[in-house]
Amino acid sequence: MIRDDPSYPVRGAYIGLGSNLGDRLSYLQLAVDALARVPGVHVKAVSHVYETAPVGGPPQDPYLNAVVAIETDLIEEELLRRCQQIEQLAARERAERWGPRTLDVDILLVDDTRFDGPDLTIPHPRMWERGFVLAPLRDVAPELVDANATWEGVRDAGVPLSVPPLA
Ligand code: GSY
Repeated sequence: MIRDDPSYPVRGAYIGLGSNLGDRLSYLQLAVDALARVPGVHVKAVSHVYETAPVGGPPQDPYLNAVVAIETDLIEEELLRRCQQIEQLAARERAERWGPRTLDVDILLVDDTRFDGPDLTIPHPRMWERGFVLAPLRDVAPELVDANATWEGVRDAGVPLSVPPLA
């Protein structure tokens, strides 16, 4: 459901992307492009892409991670629904909880909103402990992350994602 009130405020939000199965970079680009097509979402900036050692779960291949800065007037549940739809575009199967995946699309922050729902918590509960989130977040929100922080197992992959032109 989208709020009926047309004056519902536009908020800044950060979306985390991750992939460690198949053509990882293409899945991240698919997510950026799909986010840009969501009515009520405006993609503002896209971070560098980082290759990162897997955190948690069974032994698995390295991830590519990135963060997208958006502006949106969607309510939290609708933004979540859209993120889950985008995961489905990548043929995402929810097999093993912490296992490998073609595409993860996670809501990290929505302004300073605190939200607790059955399927969604904002801010993302573990984001401040995860280098694979903080390194790309720093690219698009340098005021939120220590400029001197470094993280083991996180390196700039040196490959770009493109920001889709405004529709
Ligand atoms: O939370 C997202 C999925 N995920 C990741 C990830 O995206 N990157 C890294 N490096 N490790 C991860 N473990 C899980 S679960």
